[in-house]
Amino acid sequence: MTPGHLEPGNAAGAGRGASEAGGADGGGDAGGVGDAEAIAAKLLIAGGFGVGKTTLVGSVSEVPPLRTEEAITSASAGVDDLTGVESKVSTTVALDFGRITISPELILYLFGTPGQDRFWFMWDELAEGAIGAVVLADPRRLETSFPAVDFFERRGVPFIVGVNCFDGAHKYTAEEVRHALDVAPNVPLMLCDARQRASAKDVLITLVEHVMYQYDLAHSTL
Ligand SMILES: Nc1nc2c(ncn2[C@@H]2O[C@H](COP(=O)(O)OP(=O)(O)O)[C@@H](O)[C@H]2O)c(=O)[nH]1
Ligand SMILES: [Mg+2]
Repeated sequence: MTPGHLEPGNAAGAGRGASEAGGADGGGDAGGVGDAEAIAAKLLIAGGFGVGKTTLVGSVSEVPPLRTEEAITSASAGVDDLTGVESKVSTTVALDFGRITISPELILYLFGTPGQDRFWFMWDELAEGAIGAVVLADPRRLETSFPAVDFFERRGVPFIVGVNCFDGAHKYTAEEVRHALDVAPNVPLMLCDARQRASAKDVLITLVEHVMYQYDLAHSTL
C-alpha cells in the first residue's frame, strides 16, 4: 500500500468506504464497578495498524494493561502492511484493556481494537456498550484509520480523532489532517503523543466531553 499523502484533497480522495458495519448502536455502561458512586464508561481506542493504540492504553492505564499481543512472524508477512511501522515487532491480535479513574465519579474502561483488517469481525462485539471512541491516526499513513472513522460514523458512535505525533512524521495542521481524513467539523481532532500519559489523558477527557456534549444535544428540548 502506498503511504498516505496529505495534500489537500488527496488522501480524502483515496476514499474512505468499503467496509460494512451493521447492527445496533452503543449505549449503556461497562458494568462491574465496585464503587456504587462511580460511573463506569467503556471507550474504544481504534485506528489502523501501528498507530499507537496499545501504547496509548499502556500509558494511561492505572492497572497493568491486559494485552493480547503476538510476535509478528513470517506467517503474517505480506498480510499485515508494515509500511512505515518497520520497527514493530508485536501486534495486538485480540484487544488491549486498561482502566483510568478520571474522578471519583468516573472510571473509564479502555478497549483497544485490533488494527488489522482480518480482525474486523471483532469490532461489532467490542463496540457493544461503548459510549465513544478515539480514532488514532498516524499522519504518515492516514488511510489506515479510514475504516475506523467509517465504522463509528455509520453506527452513530461519538468519536474524536487523535493524531499521534510520531517522530519524523511531517508536521501537518489539525485542519489539514481533518480534511484528509474527511471528518465532520464538529468532530474534535487533536494532536497527541500516545506515549505521554498527560497527552493520552487529555485525549480521553476530550472524548468524554464530546460524548457529554453530543448527549446534551440529542436530549435538548430546544
Ligand atoms: N515516535 C513515536 N512512536 C510511537 C508513538 N506511539 C506509538 N509509537 C510506537 O509505534 C509502534 C506502534 O505502536 P502500537 O501502540 O503497538 O500500535 P497499535 O498497533 O496501534 O497498537 C510501537 O513501536 C510504539 O512504540 C508516538 O507517539 N511516537
Ligand atoms: Mg496494538
